[in-house]
Amino acid sequence: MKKIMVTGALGQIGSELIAKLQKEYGEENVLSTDIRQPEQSVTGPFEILDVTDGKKMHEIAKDFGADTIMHMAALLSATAEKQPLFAWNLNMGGLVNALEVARELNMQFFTPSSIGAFGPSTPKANTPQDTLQRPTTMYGVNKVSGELLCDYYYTRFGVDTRGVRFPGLISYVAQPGGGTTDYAVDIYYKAIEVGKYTSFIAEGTYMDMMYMPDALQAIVDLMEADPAKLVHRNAFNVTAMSFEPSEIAASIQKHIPDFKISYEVDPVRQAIADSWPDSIDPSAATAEWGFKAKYDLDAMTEDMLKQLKIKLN
Ligand code: AKB
Repeated sequence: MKKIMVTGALGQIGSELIAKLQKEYGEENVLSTDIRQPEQSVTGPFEILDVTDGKKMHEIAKDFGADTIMHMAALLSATAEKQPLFAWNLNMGGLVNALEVARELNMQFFTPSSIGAFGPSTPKANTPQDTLQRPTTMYGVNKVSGELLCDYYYTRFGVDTRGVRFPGLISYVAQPGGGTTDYAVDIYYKAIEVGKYTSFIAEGTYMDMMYMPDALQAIVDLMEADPAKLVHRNAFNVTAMSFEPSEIAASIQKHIPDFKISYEVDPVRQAIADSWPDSIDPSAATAEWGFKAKYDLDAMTEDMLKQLKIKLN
């Protein structure tokens, strides 16, 4: 049975990943860590950890007897653009500490990359697994550097590093903070709360997205995959759908016919979105470890609206 330590456990992915891992591997085998105290009590073991403190990270991992580290703590794209130096220090400092701990304690390693690892010169449609990566955002620079660093730890030290390039992740459990794709989560909340939404991303801007249950399954499947089959490691393109704001609005209107969308574009997040692909090609992930998403846009909308109605009422 794996013993897994997760950083950034109270974040958008972390908070749901913990529950998924506890279900797969047992509550006592999953250690949550985060820089802040949880607002509500968390199930399973929890430790406060600032990921820029490599010594403490090592101690916590060793005391727990972890054989796997899932490093989720990071600033997202829009926040990183506001504080680029802080983002570099946190995103890269945290990552190299986690890789060092994995090397020292011989642990399996996962960290997410992102569609943000691509840039304006990357082919925009059906972006291949191996292609030009010259991102123009600090977040993207962190993600490409991170992919290379993870590959380096694999080839140089034999650390079993694995990763995916996540698209925008949509969930009704924890809200994202400071991302460019966040509009596709906000829109569902506003649809239930007020029946209308003002999008900070312009009509016609396509980005890849995935529903959280598919993202969590992808992490588990990749970590369980036979290493002999992995040609790529850091990081696999994964996606479930690509849409632009009026298409998600149309999907919501199938359930809430009076729902209205309007636009007030935020130039910073729009520029980030414009630099990212319209759609990426996940065929390497499918071929090498069987990746397949279950939810398309309409299936996701149906579940999001159903779950949010329960949550918000
Ligand atoms: C963001 O918008 O920053 C993230 C991402 C696509 O990496 N959701």
